[in-house]
This record gives sequence, structure tokens and C-alpha cells, in this order.
Amino acid sequence: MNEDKLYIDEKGGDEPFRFDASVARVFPDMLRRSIPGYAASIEAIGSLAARYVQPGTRCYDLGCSLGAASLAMLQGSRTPDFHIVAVDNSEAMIDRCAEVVAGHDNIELALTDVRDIAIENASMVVLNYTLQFLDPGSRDALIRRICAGLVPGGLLVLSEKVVDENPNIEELLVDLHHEHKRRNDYSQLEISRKRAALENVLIPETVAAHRQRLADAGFAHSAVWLRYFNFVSIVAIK
Ligand code: GEK
Repeated sequence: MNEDKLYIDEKGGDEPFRFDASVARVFPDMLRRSIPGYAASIEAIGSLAARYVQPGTRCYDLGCSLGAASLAMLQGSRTPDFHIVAVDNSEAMIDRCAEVVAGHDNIELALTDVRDIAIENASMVVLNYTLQFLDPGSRDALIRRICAGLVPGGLLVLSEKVVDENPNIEELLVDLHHEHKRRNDYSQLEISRKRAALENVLIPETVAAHRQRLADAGFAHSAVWLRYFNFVSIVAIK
């Protein structure tokens, strides 16, 4: 696995973060060291696929990066009779993803914006740490389209970095996250450069705002099933 040294060796934090070729090259290491609970989210996507993927339907991995969630759905599902559409608007990510998922004929890759993909006959949709990168004004419409494209009883997995309503708790959670990154061998300089680069690129919302949006879009049930500091994963059932 290529080690993520981007914010020591290549980038200063003055440019907005982009999912370019340098990020795609180190991405598995970056996610593993940066997102508390990332491995648990992928593992659970496999377990959820076993329960929710229905024969003759589609699954969507929106903001698929290198296809980790797609592979988890494929390995977890109990039926071979389904099709995964894995979508990302970063060419560098899709190119590498194609190498990772090569040979899995029921994974179809789409290089496009998640807001432009038709969602139809879906039994499971995954937005694993992707919605946070979309302009907040476009989030309601995407969640509404996902709900409309799910079959009855279909599942959305929505994982996000969140912000707390209480500034004292927010400060604590951010601090714990940075300590977690230091434990994973990121220096203070790397942490502050990355934080600056993500400013206005990753726009977190509260758990309450996410759950309200899901309810407004027509999901019958939603719950946080995983939380590790300011990173959460929510399941929503139509
Ligand atoms: C995983 N889900 O390993 N349209 C399409 N893709 C987008 C858009 C957009 N508008 N905005 C961002 N992306 C993965 C991890 S990473 C999370 C997801 C992170 C893509 C972007 O190119 C990147 O590949 C992905 O969403 C977010 O489970 O880096 O924190």
C-alpha cells in the first residue's frame, strides 16, 4: 500500500483538496489513517448487503473511489442476480477502480457526477463519505432521487463526517480526531495543511440535519448504527 505523505512531500494546504492522481495513488492508506471507523463501515456494508440486496435489482456505490463498498456488497450479497453501478466523477479514481474491480462483470463503472446518474430499481444504495463533498444546496434533491429509485424496503447507507450543534462537544470531537490522526503517524503540520485544504470542500452537517433530510425525502426509518468521534454511518430504509 502506498503511504500517504501528500501533505509533507507534495501539497501545502493552500490549494483546495481535489481527488486527483496523487490522492488516488495513496487513497487506501489515507482513508485507513484518516477516517475513524472506515473499516467498520465497509465490513457492515457487506453484512447489510446480505440482508438487503434483492435478486433482479441494482445497487449503487455513489462516490465509489477505489470500489471498496462495491466489493463489500458483491461479497456480502446472497444472490448473484444483481448489478452494481459504481459512480465517481474523478477520472483518477475511476481508472484505479477499474483495475481493482477487474474481472467482476456485475460491477459497472460510471465516470460522472452522482447528481447526474439515474437511480432505478435499486435495493441498496451506498453514499460512503461522499455527500459531504457536494454543494449543500444539491443534497436534498439527490437524497429524494435515491429514495424514489429504491424498491420498497430498500436501503441507503449514508456515512459522513458530522458537526455537533454544541461548540464545546464539537471542539472535543475535532481534537479527538486529530489525536487519532497523530496516533496514525500524521504530523501536526500534515493535519493542519489537510484541514486547510478541506475547508469549504468537505462541508459537514449535523446528524439531526441528515436524519431530517432522509425523513423529508420519504425514508420510513433511519438510525445511526456507527459513530466514532465526528464520523457517523446512518442506515435509512424506504
Ligand atoms: C469508500 N465511498 O471507499 N460525483 C461523483 N463523485 C464524487 C462527487 C460527485 N459530485 N464528489 C465527490 N466524489 C468510498 C470513499 S471518498 C471519501 C469515498 C473521502 C467522489 C470523490 O471523487 C471521491 O472518490 C469520493 O467521492 C469521496 O467507501 O475521501 O473522504
